[in-house]
Amino acid sequence: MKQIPSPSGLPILGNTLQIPAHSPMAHFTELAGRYDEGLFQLDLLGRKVVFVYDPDMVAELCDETRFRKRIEPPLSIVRDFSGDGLFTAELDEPVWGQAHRILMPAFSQRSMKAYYPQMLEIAERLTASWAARQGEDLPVSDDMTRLTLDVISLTGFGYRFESFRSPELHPFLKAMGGALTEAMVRNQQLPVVTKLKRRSEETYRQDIATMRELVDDVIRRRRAEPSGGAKDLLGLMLEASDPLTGERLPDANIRDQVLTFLIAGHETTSGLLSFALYNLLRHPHTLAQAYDEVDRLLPGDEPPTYETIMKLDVIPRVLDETLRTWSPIPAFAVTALEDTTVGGYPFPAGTPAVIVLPALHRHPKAWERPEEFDIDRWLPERKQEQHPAGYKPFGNGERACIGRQFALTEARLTLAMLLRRFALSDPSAYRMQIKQTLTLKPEGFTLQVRERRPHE
Ligand code: MNH
Repeated sequence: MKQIPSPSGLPILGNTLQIPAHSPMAHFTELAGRYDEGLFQLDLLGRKVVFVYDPDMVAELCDETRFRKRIEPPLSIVRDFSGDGLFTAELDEPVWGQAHRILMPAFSQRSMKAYYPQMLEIAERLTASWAARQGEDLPVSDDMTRLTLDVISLTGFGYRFESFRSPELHPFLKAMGGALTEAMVRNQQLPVVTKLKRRSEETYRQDIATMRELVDDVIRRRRAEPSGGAKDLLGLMLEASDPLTGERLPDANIRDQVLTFLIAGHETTSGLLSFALYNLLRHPHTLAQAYDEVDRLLPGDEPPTYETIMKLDVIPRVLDETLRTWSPIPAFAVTALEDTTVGGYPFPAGTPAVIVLPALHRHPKAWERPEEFDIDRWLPERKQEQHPAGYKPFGNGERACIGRQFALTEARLTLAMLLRRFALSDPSAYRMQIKQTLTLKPEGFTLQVRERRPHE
């Protein structure tokens, strides 16, 4: 049988020490460029992990009768704080199915429409904040984080961070960034080193405690002031029962879910919006098309309706192409259920396989001129020709992202509001510098705005 290519490593430690602690994804992507076979294997402290980016092989990995998501490192580390919330629960834990069934209605098209006025309110905070800072260097990732954090907390839990009122980011975010980074670092750190780093352990525990305090405050406020059957995430979790088992979610699980949604519900969408603005500034022709679109569909100063946002065409294609070129979650993993082969390579039962999105999303088998930012790939007629497994920014199958429509609705609205009002420019000619805290964001990216037309 064929042998999976693999860089040589040390005895016992394997390839562990070759992985840079703060940019593991850049390293995996670079290795992907070195192995044309479409996959490679690393030995991480005796665990053999296969990294896959050939789209035909990814198609096999997406067959849920043969491969499933299992909570392996780094997700098993993230579990330190997200517990058995949806993201980090095992599929066969009963609480995953219960929470999934209880929360699905909160992600229907109807729910998106119900959240829309609140999304709009926060998007207006962002545009007001930028209007007051014309000609200044605006910290893009920070402001996108303010927006997405305020949107998920308001729509999901009726909780207001009021992030645009403060020049400092909320302490929750520092704690979250610290905990996510620590989970990423621990993923390729010898357990004995983790034990020796007492300061890191202390900071990690403190960060987790900070996040939990906020979660408890969110839940306490709702309990003190019941919303009368509010159908937001928290309302459903506190009041609804699982249609299948009739059971309610245990309190401890509700805490885990609130923290999971506070993180998963904003961190990635913030990255998406930041990368989208970057891509627009780098592609003036596309930016011009986007201006045209908002001028056509959103004339005047009236707040856009949900229906109008759903009619956008250029902006959603900018988002699709941004998720191809810079996927905020750069990888997800599945595990072989039984001994099998993928592309003729052996995959013994229990083998974890990491799907490397930056390499998959640029694989020549799936994409023509993969390095080119081209939103016309997403025109309906060309979309049909796409490789069925060449694009997986939201994961796969039953464990795919529950918040996809939420993120895309919020991102469409935000870009439309920004482009309608502001001319964007990038006088500092930012050069992409990725920061990984498990997820990816452009670090230090700033832009400037001025109003496109006189505004009251
Ligand atoms: Mn989201 C799972 C990407 C926005 C809540 N999300 C996933 C997975 C990917 C992903 C990839 C699968 C991970 C895995 O297989 O281990 N998510 C994204 C991206 C965006 C995003 C790229 C924005 C852009 N996610 C959101 C938003 C929410 C959300 C917004 C909530 C409002 N995501 C989740 C949850 C899961 C998930 C919850 C876990 C679902 C499950 O396993 O049941």
